[in-house]
Amino acid sequence: MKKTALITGITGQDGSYLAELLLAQGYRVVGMTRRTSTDVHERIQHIVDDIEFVSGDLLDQTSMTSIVADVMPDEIYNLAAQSFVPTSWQQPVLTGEFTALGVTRVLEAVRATNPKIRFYQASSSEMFGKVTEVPQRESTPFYPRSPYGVAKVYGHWITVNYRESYDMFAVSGILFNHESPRRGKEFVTRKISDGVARIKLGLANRLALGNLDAQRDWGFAGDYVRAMWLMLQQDVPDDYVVATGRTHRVRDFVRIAFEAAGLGSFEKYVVQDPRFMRPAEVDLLIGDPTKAHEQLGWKPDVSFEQLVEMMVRADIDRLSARAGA
Ligand code: NAP
Ligand code: F7E
Repeated sequence: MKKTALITGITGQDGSYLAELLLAQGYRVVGMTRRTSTDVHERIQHIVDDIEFVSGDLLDQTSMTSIVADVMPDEIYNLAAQSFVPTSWQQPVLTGEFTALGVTRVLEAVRATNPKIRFYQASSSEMFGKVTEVPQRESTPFYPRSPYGVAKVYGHWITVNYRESYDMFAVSGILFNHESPRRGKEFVTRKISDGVARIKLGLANRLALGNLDAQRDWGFAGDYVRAMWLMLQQDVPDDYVVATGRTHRVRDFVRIAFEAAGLGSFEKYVVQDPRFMRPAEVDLLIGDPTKAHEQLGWKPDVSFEQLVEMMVRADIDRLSARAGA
């Protein structure tokens, strides 16, 4: 029997890779999108005819409940969120509505409709924030450093709570940063790959960044959506850290990106701009993915260096094609 998956946040980076993966596995894929006046299907344009779309919003309980009742999914992947950390200081209440309470709305829709539906919550390494242990694993205490991180801690615990209160198959994937050529351009990796491509093609001559010393455990989004799917195929619901187990500074990403484009040393192009500093920073993240390796059989395929090169190459190709068009 063909399984049905409902994805919230299907127009985002992870939604696009997850939809590809599930379609390749023969799923009926239903994507929830919110009403917009412009087209937001850029990342899923190539598979748009294979997906069914339903209109809803994490802010709206009525739409969530009727979507779950109409679609009758076997699995729900709750990827929708306000996911950009700096915006969470500018819009802390809205971030809480989407990223925290939005999770409860989806869980309530499941509980009221069919508690047998398997539910995945997109939790984040930002929950570890000012880390209390290195590397971070499933048992590491949370110490979030932004309204986004605080909202994700709520989303994590409400998922655990519904699992324990209602015996639901609800799991939380604690994913460390994962990137790709489809990453939003405001996130640092894509900002760098796009900026490097612009400098390479003579469209810009400098790149303004914030804290170059922050350390992140960066992986490839295409690898990470596999872990989401594996979590929902287990016999017992559980939470997992998904990470590479390696960390790099922002300046390492910058250096490799400039080298990949054949631009040499980055120092003459990169300027530090206080506008991109944060009120409270997460200085160091490095995950321990042992549990995901051992219990899910999950391992990432793409290395850090391959990821940087892939992103730089994709942005150079994209901007060159646009210039030639
Ligand atoms: P993304 O590219 O920012 O995508 C976010 C998605 O959420 C978009 O499809 C967006 O729709 C949708 N959305 C936002 N608010 C909504 C609302 N009120 N109702 C319905 N949909 C809404 O994020 P991503 O990188 O794919 O990440 C996916 C999830 O994983 C997010 O929950 C994020 O917080 C979490 N996460 C990401 C990472 C990472 O490194 N990428 C790591 C850990 C956790 P529009 O297109 O309409 O804006
Ligand atoms: O920042 C530093 C910045 O915005 C990474 C989201 O997907 O991953 C993401 O959150 C680091 C930070 O991602 C700039 O200070 C320096 O230390 O790419 P980012 P993030 O905040 O780690 C987690 C796991 C999520 O869950 C989130 O949804 O880079 N940095 N200069 C900069 N960051 C940005 N954005 N722009 C700069 O110019």
